[in-house]
Amino acid sequence: MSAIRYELIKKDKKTGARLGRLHTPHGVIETPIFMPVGTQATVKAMSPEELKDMNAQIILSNTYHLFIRPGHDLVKEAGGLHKFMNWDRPILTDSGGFQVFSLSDLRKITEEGVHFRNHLSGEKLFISPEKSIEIQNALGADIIMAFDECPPYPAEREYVKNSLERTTRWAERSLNAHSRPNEQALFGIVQGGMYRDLREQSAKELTSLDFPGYAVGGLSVGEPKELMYEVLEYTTPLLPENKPRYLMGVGDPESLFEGVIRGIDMFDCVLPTRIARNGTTMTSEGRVVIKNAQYARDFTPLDPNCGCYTCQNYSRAYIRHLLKADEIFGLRLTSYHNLYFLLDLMKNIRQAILEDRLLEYKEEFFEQYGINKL
Ligand code: PRF
Ligand code: ZN
Repeated sequence: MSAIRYELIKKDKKTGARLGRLHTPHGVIETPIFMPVGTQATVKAMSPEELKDMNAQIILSNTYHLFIRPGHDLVKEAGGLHKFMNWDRPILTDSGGFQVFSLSDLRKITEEGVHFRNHLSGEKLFISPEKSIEIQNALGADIIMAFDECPPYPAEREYVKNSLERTTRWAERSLNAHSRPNEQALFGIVQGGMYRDLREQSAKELTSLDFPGYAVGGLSVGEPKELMYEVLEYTTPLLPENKPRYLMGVGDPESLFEGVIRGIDMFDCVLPTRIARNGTTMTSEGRVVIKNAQYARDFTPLDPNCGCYTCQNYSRAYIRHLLKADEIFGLRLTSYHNLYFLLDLMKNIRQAILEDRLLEYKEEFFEQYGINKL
């Protein structure tokens, strides 16, 4: 028996969008959904109570970070990740390969796995598919990810082909190493870069392994937006309709709409929390860089159309002051708002699918938001 069950509620007639419910051991997730990122067993600057307050349904955490600190054995000893961080809703952990590549030095890929240096201590470490799954089994997230390689962009076809074939072998090894399939759903990750036939090959190989869900990896790695949409356009239809589909590392408003329209159910991205900490906020009227001088005496809310805690209680002038003075509360207020904004956007998208007006809602949203892409 699989740990999760995807319930397809409605398919949009005009686009590839779907409305669904994902049943997990820690509760039901309404899809399409945005997952806030809690890399080190915390969504930066937010308490679990605040995350619940803004209706976060699932959060993502990282194998790579928790492996190097504090160690998966310690988290297991604490009773698992949910208990360790006091979050009782669903969690997804990424498998570590992608983070090794973006963070550590001296990494070397072999058939066996990836050798790298701890980006904090310099210590030599190694993660294989088996090790990644062992770590993820110890952490105990509801959804775990196969160990994959995300090729850079651009990359030669030959490189991408060899890489995706190894990712398939690693996916099979991940599946074989998984010791808790009834409690944790293991997703496969489709790679293949920007090459249509390679995406087809990867999807075919992975779907034959019958994972309970699939991710599209290897996108949002520096390619033009239009190219990402094009790859998604032909990749999602290759994935089974009765299983969830997750687009990894994508979370700006435009890509969320375009992903949903092409049949994606789950997204994650550090964008809202990362930009919040340097003072950039997403509002219904587009980007607001709150540190700018023009907001010094602006006593209106960050976003006049937002119902969040920040916008109900504080002004742009106050938030600007806090950020200029390096006060922690300023980061908390902008982080809260940005996460709320994306969660609310996804809620509106679900409602629009339900009411057969997704494309109309998209037009409406961008008419206000503008084309300043973020
Ligand atoms: N693989 C994994 N995690 C990821 C990616 C990937 O390709 C991406 C690509 N945008 C983000 N996070 N395992
Ligand atoms: Zn707000």
